[in-house]
Amino acid sequence: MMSKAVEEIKEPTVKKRNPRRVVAGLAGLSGALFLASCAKNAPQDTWQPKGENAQKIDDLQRPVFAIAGVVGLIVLVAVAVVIFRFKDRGQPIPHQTHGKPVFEITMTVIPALILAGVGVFTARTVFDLAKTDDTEMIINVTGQQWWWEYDYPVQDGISAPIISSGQLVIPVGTKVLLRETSRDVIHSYWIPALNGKRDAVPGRVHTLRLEADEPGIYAGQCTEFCGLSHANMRMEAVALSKEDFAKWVDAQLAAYQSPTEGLAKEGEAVFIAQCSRCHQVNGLENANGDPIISAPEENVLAGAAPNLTKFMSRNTFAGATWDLLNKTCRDNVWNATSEEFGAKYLAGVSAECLNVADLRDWLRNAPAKKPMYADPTKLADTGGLTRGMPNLNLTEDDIDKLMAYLLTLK
Ligand code: HEC
Ligand SMILES: [Cu+2]
Repeated sequence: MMSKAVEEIKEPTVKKRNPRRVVAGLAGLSGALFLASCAKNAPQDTWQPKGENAQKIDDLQRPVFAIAGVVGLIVLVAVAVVIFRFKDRGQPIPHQTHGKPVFEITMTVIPALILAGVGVFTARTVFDLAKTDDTEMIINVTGQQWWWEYDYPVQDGISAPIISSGQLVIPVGTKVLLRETSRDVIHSYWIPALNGKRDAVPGRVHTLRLEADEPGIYAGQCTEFCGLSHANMRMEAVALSKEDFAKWVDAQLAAYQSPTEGLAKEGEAVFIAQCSRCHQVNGLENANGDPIISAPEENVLAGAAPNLTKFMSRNTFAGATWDLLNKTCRDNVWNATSEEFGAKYLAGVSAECLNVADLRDWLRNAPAKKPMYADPTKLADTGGLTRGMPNLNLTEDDIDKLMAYLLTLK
């Protein structure tokens, strides 16, 4: 045994690598990383905090990143020196020694001190971010495959519950408490500009405090792998000035206006027949004047579907993955100054601004747009309940009517 091992040491069969190539590769990699970090229009940049909580995280991560960078550089240089200087050129094995107490203790104490220092500041920030006693508003956030539902319970300034999806609307300068949970698998809520991540776990409520300094839209995405369309589970936080937020609340609670005639009226009938078993539209009534109450729990695996009462007041759909606004109108809202933003957002989606193509595609065949099943023949495994929105095989005629009707929901 012993002699065999020694032989292996003496006759290494390691392939020789060209050191120039290794250096070039490393340089290329760090160059790419550097360029990526300079990207200007990166709405999910973790280095551009736009709220108090995100600022706290940033204040911590910058020094930690710098320290880790210096340590990483030292290690990298040391390894490079060892690789190139002491590489095997057939020289005899050097004299073996062990036990250098001063050196060993120093090399243990220095990292321990660095870690202890970082640890103290990290723990302080973690506890600070977890504080909930100073929050001024509560929003319940529920994740499901593959979209987020927001429900605003009755509280100061909100006289009746509001249910929405995709875009979280909050007032600026307000510490908002998100109470997160999930209806199926574990998801994770993350708006990088406003706060860190928090997992949404079935059967549990996790809290996350959020605050935005300036009006605007802040993009985020689910950051816990949650199945086939995980990549299509996005979200946006929309911050409005306090006055604009009050207007938004009023608009959300405004009574339902049933279309009186035309294509939209026909669309309402199609909606009642095809969609209302899953989607709630508050105020919608049947021919007898009775309220129509959706029953997503009998149709959808997660037990919920987006509330569409004020669908056109948001400007994205299906897990904030597609815009409800066409490119021109979208840019107009996204690039608005803080002063103009509120009015532009509150205008909602008009017929001229509607992103017709994507919404029609969705109604035509939702699972073709957003994958819901790895194997669509396995629907039976879910007891006939659909995961996400099914393909309803609608006619183009019905889609025309539905498009007209959906435009009235704001
Ligand atoms: C079997 C239940 C079911 C039926 C029936 C159904 N949907 Fe859906 N729908 C869903 C689910 C679940 C989602 C969320 C899917 C996602 O975002 O991944 C959804 C999403 C949507 C959205 C995006 C909403 C948002 O806020 O993101 C629209 C619009 C929509 N459906 C319209 C319709 C219309 C119109 C009909 C009738 C023609 C209909 N749906 C029928 C379950 C259903
Ligand atoms: Cu998710």
